[in-house]
Amino acid sequence: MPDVTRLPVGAASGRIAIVHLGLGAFHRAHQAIYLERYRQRSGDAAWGVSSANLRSSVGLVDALREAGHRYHVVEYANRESVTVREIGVIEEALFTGRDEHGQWGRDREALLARMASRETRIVTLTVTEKGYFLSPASGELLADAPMIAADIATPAAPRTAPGILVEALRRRRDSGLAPFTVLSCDNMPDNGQRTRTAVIQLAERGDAALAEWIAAEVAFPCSMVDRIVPAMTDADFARLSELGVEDPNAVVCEAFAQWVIEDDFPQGRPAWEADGVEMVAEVAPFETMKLRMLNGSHSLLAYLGALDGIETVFEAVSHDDLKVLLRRYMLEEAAPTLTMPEGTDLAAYAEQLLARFANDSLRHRLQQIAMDGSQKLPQRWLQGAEARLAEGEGAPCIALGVAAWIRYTAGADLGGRPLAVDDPLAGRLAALHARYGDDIPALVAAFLAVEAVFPPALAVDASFAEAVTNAYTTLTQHGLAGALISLGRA
Ligand code: NAI
Ligand code: CS2
Repeated sequence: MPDVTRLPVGAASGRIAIVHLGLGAFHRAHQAIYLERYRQRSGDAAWGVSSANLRSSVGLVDALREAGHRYHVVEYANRESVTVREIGVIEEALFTGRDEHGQWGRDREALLARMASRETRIVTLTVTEKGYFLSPASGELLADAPMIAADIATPAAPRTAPGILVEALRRRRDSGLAPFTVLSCDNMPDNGQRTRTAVIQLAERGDAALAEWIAAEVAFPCSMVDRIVPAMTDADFARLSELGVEDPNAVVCEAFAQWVIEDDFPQGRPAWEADGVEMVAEVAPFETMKLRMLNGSHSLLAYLGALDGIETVFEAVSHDDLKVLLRRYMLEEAAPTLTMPEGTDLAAYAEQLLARFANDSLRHRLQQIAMDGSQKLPQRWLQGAEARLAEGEGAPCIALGVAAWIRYTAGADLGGRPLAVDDPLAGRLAALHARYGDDIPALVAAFLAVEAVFPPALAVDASFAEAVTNAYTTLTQHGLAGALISLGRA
């Protein structure tokens, strides 16, 4: 039986000043933890959260309501050391997605009213990279996406995160209220500015004056967020039962957490620095370091491991040759592209990441990380590869990763077992396999030509295309072991 520390919930309830879009596992195990710590330490009950799920099942929202919006976060430092926290800072749960009858927006008006109320001062988001409806390569709004087109047509009944933000800000402007601060907590580079782009470019489609007001008045600070929070599995719930935690809304995560935020909150914020939040003038170096070193390594494990029939991060990083690959990728291809504050030890950071990945008390499925690759790879690998090539350097680890991602999108592993390709571009990528599947150079060229994912500089770089083609060929002919041996010679 592990050593269990139990931390009860703090104040019974408080006032709502934060609205969250994207009620999911990460929000419950990261932002909510910091706010619970703040509330318990300071006694200030003013920064409660109304949390909304815009898309996925209404089940979590209704289950949270039934539990009085309380749930548990179970932090595993390792198998022997566990902290069980009860969280009470979420005061309201709302659902605006499509219900089982195909109806959208059950609680949309409640959400918009909450966002338009004077008490709301911050809106945070974890809606996944695809929830912003931005081109992963260009960062521009995907105005032709059906959901965005619908929000342009009916702005008062929005379904997307950008649409909800625009409508709520319109209502605040029209009632003479100052706006709220918009804080993205998604894994995107420059996430605050990308959120700003989505909101302003959407507003411009219907109300230029509103777009100008947003551009002039609304703060969109960037933040770097970090905590490994795997999607719950039945095995996780069974494990929690053994700890006496019977909670359908519980989440499991590692002990490590980090939140680095640009300090730009005109309407105020919690004084959460004492609870571990790092307030800085500029987040970009921390964001880029984490996205390329942690998330870039995660995606290498996800595609290479899944192709070899491996299921979890822990199992993948237990393969010495994959651990060697990660070290090489982090130190030879990611670290040289980073500009960090004086004294930052990237080699030590790399070892810390490998230790976190090796946490055998988490079942972090590679399939979850492999999801939405078209939305993730630009910031995790491709921008770094572009920087390396611009310096006249190679990026063989990234080329192998791209080859593995291309092969993954075929929908089967190297043994022919089916793989779930959960990606906004899944249909388009499957069509490329159907058309070019046996002609590897043509298949790779077709993937590199997908402008929504690959920057033009990579698409036209013959050496990169050749490296990806060779890696793809070796993967399919000699498997993961062969590809890693071949890489070792590169
Ligand atoms: P989750 O699956 O538990 O929750 C995802 C949330 O996003 C749900 O509320 C879902 O309804 C919403 N969503 C999905 N597609 C959407 C769309 N098109 N429009 C609006 N909402 C949409 O996933 P989780 O673990 O909460 O992760 C969410 C995001 O948090 C990630 O994509 C990432 O950006 C960030 N994050 C996650 C970490 C983790 O380890 N889970 C760690 C660091 C960041
Ligand atoms: C993971 C991230 O699912 C994924 O893509 O790489 O959610 C990862 O767990 C977090 O960024 C860690 O902070």
